[in-house]
Amino acid sequence: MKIFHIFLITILAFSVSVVYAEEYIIDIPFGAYNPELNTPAEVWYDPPQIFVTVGDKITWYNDDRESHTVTSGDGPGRFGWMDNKEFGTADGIFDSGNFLPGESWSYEFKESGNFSYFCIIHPWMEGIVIVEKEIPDFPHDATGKKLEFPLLEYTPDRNIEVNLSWNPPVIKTHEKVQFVYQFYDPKTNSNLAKMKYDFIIFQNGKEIFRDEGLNQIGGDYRNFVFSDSGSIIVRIDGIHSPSILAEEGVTVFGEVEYSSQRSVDFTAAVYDNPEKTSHETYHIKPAQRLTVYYELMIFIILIPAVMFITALLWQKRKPDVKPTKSSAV
Ligand SMILES: [Cu+2]
Repeated sequence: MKIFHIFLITILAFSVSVVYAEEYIIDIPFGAYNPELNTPAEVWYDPPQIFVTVGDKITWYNDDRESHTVTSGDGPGRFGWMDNKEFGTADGIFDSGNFLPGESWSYEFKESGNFSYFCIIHPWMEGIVIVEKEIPDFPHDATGKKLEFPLLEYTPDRNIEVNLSWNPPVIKTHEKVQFVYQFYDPKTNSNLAKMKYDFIIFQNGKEIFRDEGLNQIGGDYRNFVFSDSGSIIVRIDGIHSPSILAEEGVTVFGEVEYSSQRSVDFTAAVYDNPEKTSHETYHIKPAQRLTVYYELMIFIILIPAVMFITALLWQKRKPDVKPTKSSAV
């Protein structure tokens, strides 16, 4: 029994200490060939920005109708291409070469750094892979700069100071994060209560959370669980206090008009949680892999429709023939 226990503990300790490299999937959605950006995900590489750690592998899937490349270097961007017909500059770190619709290409990141990439055929397609040595144990902003809590920001009119911190300090997917914030009057350094505001989170350029708030003395908080990694912006927007603004005399028809300029932004990064996801591949936008090309839809609908109509006409014709035959007999 004792030996069995030691054996079990050893196995457990070993399995905990083994860290698997992760594999991530970036989808090239249907419509990526079009510079007008009409993909369902509204990006050309989905997600366009990804945080991984050294040793992780990324597989790009081509779910589009045309060939694409994943070429490291600086792409010209959508407007660089549309306005000036610029092509990007490859830096030679990695290059998939052309891969066809339905095909994929993988690359393992063995060094840390920021790797931007683009498509040689469609230079407006751009993405970036941010490779960290490991998930850091300190909070940092979207550019990687270390943060000290609480973070302080003033509204552009300098009338309100907002302080923000979050817990746990390193944000990972599938794990609850609590954002705690307070409002201060910078002139008196006193805590401001009963402030109205919108709490908004943007990730990879998209708004993913919005909630109205009214804070009490001591501040307020919001909980959020991220499902995707990538940089985020936490915006506390339209901060206003009916009482302060009433003193300033901006009451209009009994309603308090407030400045939507009273907004503060904080940035941060969200990491893929190695404990909450299997080391098998996970699809970030699985539904898109079911995209059916409309050419195929024409065949699926048109051919059976033509066959059905032909069959109908044939059936209709037949009874006309039979009575004449039987009357002749
Ligand atoms: Cu392309």
